[in-house]
Amino acid sequence: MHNININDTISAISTPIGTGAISIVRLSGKDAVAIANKLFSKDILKFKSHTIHYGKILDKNKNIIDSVMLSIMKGPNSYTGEDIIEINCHGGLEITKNVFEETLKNGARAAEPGEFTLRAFLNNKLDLAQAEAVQELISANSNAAIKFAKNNLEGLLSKEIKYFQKELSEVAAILEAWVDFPEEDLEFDSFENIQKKLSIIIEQMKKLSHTYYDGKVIFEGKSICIVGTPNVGKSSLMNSLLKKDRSIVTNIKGTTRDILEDNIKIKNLNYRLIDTAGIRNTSEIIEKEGIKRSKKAIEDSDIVILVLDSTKNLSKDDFELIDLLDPKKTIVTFNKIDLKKSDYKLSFPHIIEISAKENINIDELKDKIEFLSLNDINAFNEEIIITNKRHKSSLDNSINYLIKVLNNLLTNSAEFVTLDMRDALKELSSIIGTDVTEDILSSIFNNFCIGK
Ligand SMILES: Nc1nc2c(ncn2[C@@H]2O[C@H](COP(=O)(O)OP(=O)(O)OP(=O)(O)O)[C@@H](O)[C@H]2O)c(=O)[nH]1
Ligand SMILES: [Mg+2]
Repeated sequence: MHNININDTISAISTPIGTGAISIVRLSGKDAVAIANKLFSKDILKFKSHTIHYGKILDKNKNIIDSVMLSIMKGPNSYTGEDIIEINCHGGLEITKNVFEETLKNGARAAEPGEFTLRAFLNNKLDLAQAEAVQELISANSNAAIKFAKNNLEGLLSKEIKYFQKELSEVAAILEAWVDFPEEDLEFDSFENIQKKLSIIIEQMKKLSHTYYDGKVIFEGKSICIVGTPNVGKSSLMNSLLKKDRSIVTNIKGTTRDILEDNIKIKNLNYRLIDTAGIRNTSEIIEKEGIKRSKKAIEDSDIVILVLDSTKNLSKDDFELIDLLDPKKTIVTFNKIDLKKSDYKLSFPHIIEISAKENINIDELKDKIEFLSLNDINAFNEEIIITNKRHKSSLDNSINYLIKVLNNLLTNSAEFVTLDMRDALKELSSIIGTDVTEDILSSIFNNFCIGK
């Protein structure tokens, strides 16, 4: 970021690198139109803004590189706020590269990751929270994630932050007057009102901050590990849930030696599904290490599926494993129900009989997983959630400053209140980007894809 010259005209392949029907090479900057004009078979200078045209991309010897559709969006009414040219070329890897390189040969510079969106931010087309939502929307992998990323992109989070800023600025103004003119004693009534108002805002901010935990689940999903003693059918269940042969299944105890992972979507959420090594007392070194990892997976996972073999009596190993589990986050499955009906009594709240091999009750198991994971997500009914660690920590910092202000007001120590108040406001500003350093901008936009 430090070395980026934002006066350059930039170019990037904005579609994924690979073979497809169409690829888009995008230019943005003051020379975008002039550069494209050198490559295109028609006179772009005559084109109206926001129009699209068929023509050829030519090299300097007038050889045809590709037949394309070219669109022109003049600033400031464009994504970046600058002149933008988009060239829709044929989606072959080489063709796209040739068109892109031709733009470089004619004076464009290859864009850095996220540089188009950075420019949109610098040209006030988006605030920082909205710019970050662009990347969230691109990487959203469930409809719930899309909803919240879209709301943030439309500025709902920014609006909420601005509301906090406005309310707090009013309080800050009164406090500054109070500190500057102490002789004009603040009336007790307004003093009490300030405290009340501050407490209400702090509560609202805390509520918003708390949505982060749900946001994390909605964007990143939950982890589920499948555990059990050897040969109970853990890997078979993994495959049945995934509807593919992911894990090796055999009738030999100790088949799975290490952790195996895959992703699965159930209704509106994504999960990381983890198959583990069967847990038993063993002296075998590799198996022991696998078991150690299984135990760690139990601790780290949001949900645990315990698999028991309903054709057998529960063993000492089963009971030792059961002792490790937290009933609230565990679903007990009695497997191999195609062979025998289970008649065990276990005092776990979530129990289901299944057959991993014959796919019996697997959809019902998915319902249980959904129930267990949605149980503690409150955010689905919200419109705005915090989805981003940076926003969460700025919001929390701001809250902490405000709590200090409140405490100092209660003990009537006025010295620090105005400073803390200013810091609280500064933290809020950093969320929407009115008060951020270049380093923060770099770290945000470096995580973007090239061409966005
Ligand atoms: N009849 C029947 N057999 C099953 C069922 N589920 C698994 N099996 C069989 O049980 C044996 C062990 O299955 P796996 O899925 O490998 O068991 P595991 O728990 O992963 O075993 P380890 O990796 O060794 O700990 C295989 O022969 C499976 O075909 C089921 O629902 N019904
Ligand atoms: Mg296995």
